[in-house]
Amino acid sequence: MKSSFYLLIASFLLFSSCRKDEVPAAQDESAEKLAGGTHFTAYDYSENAFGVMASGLSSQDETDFVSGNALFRNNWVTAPSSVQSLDGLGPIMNALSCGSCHFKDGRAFLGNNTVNPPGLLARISIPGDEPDPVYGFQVQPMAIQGVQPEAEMQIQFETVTGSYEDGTFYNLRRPLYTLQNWNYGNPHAGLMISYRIAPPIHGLGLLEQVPESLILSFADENDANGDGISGKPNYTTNRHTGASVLGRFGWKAGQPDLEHQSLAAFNGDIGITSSLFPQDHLTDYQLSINGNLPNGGEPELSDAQARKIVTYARALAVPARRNTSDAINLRGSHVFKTIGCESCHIRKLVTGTGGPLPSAAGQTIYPYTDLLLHDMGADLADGRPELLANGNEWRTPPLWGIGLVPTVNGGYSLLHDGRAQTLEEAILWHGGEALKAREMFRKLNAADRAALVAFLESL
Ligand code: HEC
Ligand code: HEC
Ligand SMILES: [Ca+2]
Ligand SMILES: [Ca+2]
Ligand SMILES: [Ca+2]
Repeated sequence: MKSSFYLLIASFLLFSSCRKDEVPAAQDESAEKLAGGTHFTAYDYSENAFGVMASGLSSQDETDFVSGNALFRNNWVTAPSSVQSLDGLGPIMNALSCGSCHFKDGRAFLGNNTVNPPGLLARISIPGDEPDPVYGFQVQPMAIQGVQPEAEMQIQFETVTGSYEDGTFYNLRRPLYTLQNWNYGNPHAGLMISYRIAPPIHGLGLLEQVPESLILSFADENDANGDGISGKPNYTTNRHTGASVLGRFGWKAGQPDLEHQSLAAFNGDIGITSSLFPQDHLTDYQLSINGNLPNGGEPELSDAQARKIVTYARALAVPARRNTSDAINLRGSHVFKTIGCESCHIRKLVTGTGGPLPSAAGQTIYPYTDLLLHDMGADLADGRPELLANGNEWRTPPLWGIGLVPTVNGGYSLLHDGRAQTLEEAILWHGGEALKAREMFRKLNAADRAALVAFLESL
């Protein structure tokens, strides 16, 4: 009796010492294959680092990936056109191709662009998570010939200064946006706007494959354990079944899987309909003004094309880590853990069995995300709810591959709106639930700050 009681205590201690934020360091710090096994691991560290196809695919999936790559890259054209497989653009849109926002399969780069910056889009709604009656759920700043685009987006930047505890000063760049030249009349007076930049898309087939139960095991919506971190799941609707399902993609986890995410992008961003999104992204008012425009088929994207683009989005590999055994990176990995970054950027996950890509199943992966929503404080808030996410909440983005962003993009545009030009800036904008970790970073000495950044650069 007594011994089983001690056994219970012992196993409780054992269990609690393996909490998510206490992943044994030695094991993970050496992880070079962030994507687990060899199938999703890429050794290309060039500007094509995010565009590598995973191995272990069926020959059908390989062929689909190659065609999907072309569908991702090619510009769509106005219907009717002799290129029937690529017509149906718009009539209003944000871009002509997926690849013009997801630069080289990665993220967009904001740079110093001030007017309609490529890769940045404005999601809009009015109170009640309803679409604007005239402009819908998204601003499309482009249109085909003869049709008015919706509006023009402009950014200005303001410098915010601060200092580390050791007295070193830093500058942060705060974006100030305006939407102007509304071509279909004024939007609703209560319009809420969320500016978002195209995130990278490598390794998403693995994140799609993380079991819901594992993600939910990190959730602590009411912060029952009192550590100041309250990961929260978002839920959305599966358009095939009508069922409510866990959201995992998009900056607020508003899309459940790569099919919904990719076909929603075709519909909203490029103006291409599919079986899943059969109507062009126009409000009734815009339809009444623009009349009967020719379309590129019903739907414009065939089911076979849809399958190809989704396979493409699923099968992009993850670059392997570099310089894993350098002392500075080992030090940085330790700092990452001790100052609380891992409360949200969870190092290690295991993908489930089954799923559309057998080589993505059963992998131990190191994406550095919990795929949950967190309140990130007022400075990052967009003030616009999306499904269950409130105006302060964002999904923890994965960090794998982040060190190769400057190679691919020529610089950093981090965070949901691309404002952060360095890794330090991205960390220094953290607030809300991440305030404690941010403050611990601010109080580090210069050597530990450099080690943390070096570690992130090795991912
Ligand atoms: C106008 C720029 C733009 C275009 C064009 C675009 N995207 Fe995106 N993409 C984004 C933005 C912005 C997000 C984040 C959306 C959100 O938070 O709601 C995103 C998110 C994604 C994601 C989810 C990434 C993640 O980690 O959650 C995938 C996958 C994706 N896009 C695929 C595509 C595909 C496929 C196409 C072409 C059909 C495409 N995108 C076209 C801007 C773009
Ligand atoms: C409370 C959860 C939480 C904690 C703790 C946290 N982060 Fe984050 N992190 C996020 C979320 C959510 C975002 C996205 C915020 C946004 O885009 O506005 C993010 C974004 C980032 C980004 C930018 C990623 C990108 O793709 O743009 C980096 C880099 C980053 N975090 C590193 C860190 C480091 C280093 C620490 C520890 C000092 C840390 N984070 C602590 C939740 C957290
Ligand atoms: Ca169309
Ligand atoms: Ca619109
Ligand atoms: Ca908690």
